[in-house]
Amino acid sequence: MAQTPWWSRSVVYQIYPRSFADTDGDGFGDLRGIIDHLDHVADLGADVLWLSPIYVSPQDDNGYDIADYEAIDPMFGTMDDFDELVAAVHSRGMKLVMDLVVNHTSDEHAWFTESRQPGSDKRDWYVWRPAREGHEPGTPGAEPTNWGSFFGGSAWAYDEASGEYYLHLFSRKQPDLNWENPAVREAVYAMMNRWVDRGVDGFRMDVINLISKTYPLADGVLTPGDPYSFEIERVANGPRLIEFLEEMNREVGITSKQLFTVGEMVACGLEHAREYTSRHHDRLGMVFTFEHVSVDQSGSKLSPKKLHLPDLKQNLARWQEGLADDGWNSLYFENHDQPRSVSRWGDDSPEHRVASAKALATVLHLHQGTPYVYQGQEIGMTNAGFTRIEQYADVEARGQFAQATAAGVPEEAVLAGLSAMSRDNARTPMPWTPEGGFTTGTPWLPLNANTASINVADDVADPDGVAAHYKALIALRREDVVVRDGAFELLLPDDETLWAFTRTLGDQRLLVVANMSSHLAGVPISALPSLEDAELVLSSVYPGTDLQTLAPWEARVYRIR
Ligand code: ISL
Repeated sequence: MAQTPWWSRSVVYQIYPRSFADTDGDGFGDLRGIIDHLDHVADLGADVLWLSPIYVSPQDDNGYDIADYEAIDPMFGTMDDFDELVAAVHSRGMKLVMDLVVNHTSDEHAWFTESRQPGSDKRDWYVWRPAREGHEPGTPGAEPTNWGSFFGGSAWAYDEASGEYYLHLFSRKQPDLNWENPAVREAVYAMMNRWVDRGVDGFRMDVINLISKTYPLADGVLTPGDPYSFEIERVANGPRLIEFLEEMNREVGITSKQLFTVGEMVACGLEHAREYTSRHHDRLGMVFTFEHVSVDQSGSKLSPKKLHLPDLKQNLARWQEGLADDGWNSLYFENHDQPRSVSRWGDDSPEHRVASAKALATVLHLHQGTPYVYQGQEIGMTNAGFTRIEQYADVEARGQFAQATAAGVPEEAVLAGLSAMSRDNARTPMPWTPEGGFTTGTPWLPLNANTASINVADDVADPDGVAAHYKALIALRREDVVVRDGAFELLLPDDETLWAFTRTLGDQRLLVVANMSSHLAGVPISALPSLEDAELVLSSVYPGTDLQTLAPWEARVYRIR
């Protein structure tokens, strides 16, 4: 692999197509809407566009349940629209990355329809198992193992016609493919190659470390109170994962064609990440870990706890150091599965929203790696503010609500958890104008109630807006080799308010200091490198002169000697 692959210099912008821009008035975003707004992305300076799935799908999990990998879902447009999008992206000097969801398909995929027939050639393309010994098939407790699914309920669905169960780690409409079967792998690589031939520049690989499971599949330990076991090690990072990743790399020409790859990986620690993204092997470009987005959770996603800043910055620092000499980091705070970072770790009150969005952007973009901007993050969008279960569209939110309330957790507690952490927080449509500007019809999910004050038009028109700050950060990364390649050192690791670090390359050095709180913060200057002859490169609030005190959410980047 080349020493500095092109994507190590990139900034990625993620589009969640159904919530981006609707041009036909059906309330769902579409490909033409993306084409119409490409300049917004180009203006920010991002050079890679990642699209969440746009393939034919029953939309049980908003397209992460794919019924045909080779066709565009009519709700998003046509293959001609897609070809036009590829051309429009490339003509702006940008690259297009597609979502690749191959741990599972939809239960409406032709492969699964065939697999349902016992004795069919494709029976073994999915993970079928008989009922637990001594149990009547289809009765409670007869599931082949005691595993729970990510979305609540058992990970097994009973198929009456064949008298067996199929595995679905996500919804029952997302049966897991059996990657042990070479025919499955061949079919996936052939499909990927067809997209590459069509012009796509790479893939974001959905839960890709779940494709190799540990066999035989066996019961996990049950935690008291939980009806199902959730021992992720049984299904993640399995013994054949590296073999499969290398085979895919070879068969699709990922390294030789310099394709962009990022593997989304639940339960992926630093050691795994080093192995999967090592520059000495042809596997993946980078991974999305979940470690840093779990630091504010106590056990389950529905029981968030207040962020203890050292946990977050120390986690990122550990990955910076861990992947400094081999592998590569992805840098993300948001995506379509995470709440809005300004509501989660910033302060989304009118007084502090803009400054805190900028502070979060500054610290993230000054780390080493490839930064990701999720649609709406660049204008400091906030959480959805839902208070009733009926407001949620997400299969995960509904499933978790059903499971938790059935287990006796009070509804208010579940709703509080969802309102902080649910995925729908980041899925409300893009507010393009104070009036909305997303659709002429009824949006599939309501726009945020604060659209009149938080929208693209107003923010980008404001030289002090959030987008202007993202633009400056992205430009700094383009111009400054230290941002891209400098060694990282975390300062004041235990400070609960300040986030401070240096980036050093030869005799060039940057110092980043941010006040991650809504109050004034004193800075222990003597614990930081000297600011003599320092030049202020970028600041998020106002160009303050000394560094004794930082305003709420003030972030500064200095070039120091
Ligand atoms: O964050 C999560 C843990 O509860 C889940 O929301 C999420 O499903 C998991 O992180 C894996 O995500 C990916 O695969 C899912 C899909 O629903 C997500 O949107 C996708 O990003 C299944 O394809």
